[in-house]
Amino acid sequence: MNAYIVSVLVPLVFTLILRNSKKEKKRGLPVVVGGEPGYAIRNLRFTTPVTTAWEGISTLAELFEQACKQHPNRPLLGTRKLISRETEVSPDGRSFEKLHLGEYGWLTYRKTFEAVCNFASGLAQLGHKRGERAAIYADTREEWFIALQGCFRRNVSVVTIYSSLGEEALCHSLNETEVTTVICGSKELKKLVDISGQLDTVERIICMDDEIPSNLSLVDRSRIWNITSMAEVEKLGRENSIEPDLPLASDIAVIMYTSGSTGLPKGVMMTHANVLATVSAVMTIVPGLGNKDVYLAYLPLAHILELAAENVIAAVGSAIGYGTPLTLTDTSNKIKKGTKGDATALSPTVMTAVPAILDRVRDGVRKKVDAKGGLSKQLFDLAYSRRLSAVNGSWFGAWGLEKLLWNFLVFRKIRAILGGRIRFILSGGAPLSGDTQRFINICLGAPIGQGYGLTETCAGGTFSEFDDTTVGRVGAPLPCSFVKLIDWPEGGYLTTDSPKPRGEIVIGGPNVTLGYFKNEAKTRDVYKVDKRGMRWFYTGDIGQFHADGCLEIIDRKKDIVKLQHGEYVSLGKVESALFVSPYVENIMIHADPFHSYCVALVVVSHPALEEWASKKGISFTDYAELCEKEETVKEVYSSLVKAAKEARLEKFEIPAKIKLLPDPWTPESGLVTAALKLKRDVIRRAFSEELSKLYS
Ligand SMILES: *[C@@H]1O[C@H](CO)[C@@H](O)[C@H](O)[C@H]1NC(C)=O
Ligand SMILES: *[C@@H]1O[C@H](CO)[C@@H](O)[C@H](O)[C@H]1NC(C)=O
Ligand SMILES: *[C@@H]1O[C@H](CO)[C@@H](O)[C@H](O)[C@H]1NC(C)=O
Ligand SMILES: *[C@@H]1O[C@H](CO)[C@@H](O)[C@H](O)[C@H]1NC(C)=O
Ligand SMILES: *[C@@H]1O[C@H](CO)[C@@H](O)[C@H](O)[C@H]1NC(C)=O
Ligand SMILES: CC(=O)N[C@H]1CO[C@H](CO)[C@@H](O)[C@@H]1O
Repeated sequence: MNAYIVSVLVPLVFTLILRNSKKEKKRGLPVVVGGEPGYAIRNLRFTTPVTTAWEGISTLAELFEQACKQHPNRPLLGTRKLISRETEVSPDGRSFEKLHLGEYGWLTYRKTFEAVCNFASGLAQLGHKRGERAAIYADTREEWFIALQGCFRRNVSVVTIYSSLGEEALCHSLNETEVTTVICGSKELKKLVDISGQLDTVERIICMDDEIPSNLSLVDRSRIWNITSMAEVEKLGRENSIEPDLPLASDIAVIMYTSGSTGLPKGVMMTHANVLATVSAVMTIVPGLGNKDVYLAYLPLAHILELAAENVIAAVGSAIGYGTPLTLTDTSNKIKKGTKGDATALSPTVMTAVPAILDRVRDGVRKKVDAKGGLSKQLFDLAYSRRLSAVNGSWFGAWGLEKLLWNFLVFRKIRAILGGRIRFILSGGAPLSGDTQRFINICLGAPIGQGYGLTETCAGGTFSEFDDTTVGRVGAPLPCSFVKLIDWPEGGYLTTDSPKPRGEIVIGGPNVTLGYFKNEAKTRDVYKVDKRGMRWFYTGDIGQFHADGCLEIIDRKKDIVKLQHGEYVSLGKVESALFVSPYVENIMIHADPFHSYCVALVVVSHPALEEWASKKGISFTDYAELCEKEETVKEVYSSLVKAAKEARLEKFEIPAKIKLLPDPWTPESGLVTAALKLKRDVIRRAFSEELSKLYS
């Protein structure tokens, strides 16, 4: 076991040498913000918030044009060719669509710029007038980016809508913004046709797919929409090219409809300056981002994280390859057996991810390792624990010989899942669990930069820098943000708390958006302008600052509920503690002031439950039946109690009764947001009967 000696002794010696020189690096500093209350922190390296990282550039349209001039011959947008669509039938008779996809085909910066200019001219030729808004309603794809940039060149504000948004919300967003042109895919076109009677302002549709289903354009004769394919629009623009109508920094670039967790979605108005501030800040944070990088794009572009990321990538000469969550890896659901997933076809160097996807990667790897068992599992466990203590201890261990060894023996194969070249992962949308962060750090060998921000702050907020190896924190303020905490006495969080100041998180700076579209009351509630004219957004999240200036999210105002006898239950905290139980696929805690105890709705994990049932010799025909059995409930409940005890939850925080649910909560069902956050109100309504039974 020579390798073992090398791997243990060498780093040990160096760790001892380096231990003394290791000290906590400062990343943020307290700052006085004009006599306003609260405890504010700024980024260590920038005294005033950054507005642009590029000299003389003040809008996204200018930024993109500059990049196209600097890198005309480099590839920018890549899409895989569809070779065939096939149907596979599983042993139990269900059929699945599988895709056979080819290599990436690329558009250079020059070609993309031509397409963008042509689209912009074509849009005007179609009759889209100045001051009218356009909506993009589609999955993430090459045409989305071209349409976005095309609209920017005509100073057209773009309304973005998640393709998974429900009918009512879709109607609301298009109507509220009085959109005249909708740019969509053929899949979304079908949904639009269904509600065409309610879309009073829409005059024309641009379909990203060349083949427009022939019966669609004829459908609603009372509203004769002009349905044009994107290719035709570009052709029209090529033949009748007109001068651009460029926006100013203060013009609205995007009105982003967020799939909020309550009520109808709200449109957040973002100026070019807002988005540019975030894009500039991200630039300063991803190490060495440049024209050698390849970015895998698959998250919804209607999410500010993805929108900002793609604009950064397209500003520095890197390439963007498009994929989808269902075709990401060789073993993804929609990939034909034996063919390549998006990541292996592209070999990206940079990716963005939401925690739910990283959790899935982690579980997938763990499952595979466990299934193999024997020597390879032992080797993996050894490698993992060695790397874990190295990452935790000193940076020498992280970069030393030992790392090469383990990479070669163990992690190389895991890295191949994502193409083998990943050097940076940007995670956002929700807090990432420390366990997953470590796992991905180690197995992929890539640092994860974790961001915290909201659509309302244009994703600006905080960002954990790539060399920060701690977990569970979201980093120091972005160069474009001030972040402060203010007292929330009702919840028991004060900025004078020791050892760490705690309170509601408030974000200020050039990244803070203008507010909600046509919703001044709501805007006034959560946006405030201080005496010096700086805008601040009240997030409703509760955080604490560490001594090095990094923020940790510890709670959410709305999710803290007072029980009948006055104890406060933090729903999010309890949920994340109970998530640890293997039987939990998803969970929602319910508490209210009318009862003295809380209850839980538990979406069960099918594999874990099946394993338990087969061990116990319990037979069942479907999961719904299994969830009803008393012994199942007992088993899951005791597992929850165990998790609760491990997390040292108070007695009143442990749900007194639970209901098991067999069906997963998905964005399509409307029970969770696209970022997979619980929509508590919707879930409460959907399961009101179950909940009231739990209290009877
Ligand atoms: C861009 O469009 C907005 C909204 O129609 C308008 O108020 C603004 O003046 C336009 N900007 C320029 C530079 O024309
Ligand atoms: C559309 O919006 C207008 C005002 O902008 C409102 O009067 C009308 O009721 C809305 N229609 C629908 C179907 O929501
Ligand atoms: C269009 O035709 C397809 C099949 O040819 C059919 O499934 C679909 O329902 C039709 N759509 C409408 C709106 O009639
Ligand atoms: C549809 O577009 C054509 C030109 O492409 C135009 O002549 C026609 O008037 C448009 N129809 C409507 C209803 O806007
Ligand atoms: C990592 O280090 C911290 C303190 O530096 C320690 O509390 C923790 O137990 C360590 N974790 C592992 C897995 O070594
Ligand atoms: C639109 C906006 O929020 N503008 C503010 C950006 O931040 C600067 C200070 O850094 C303020 O002066 C602006 O009013």
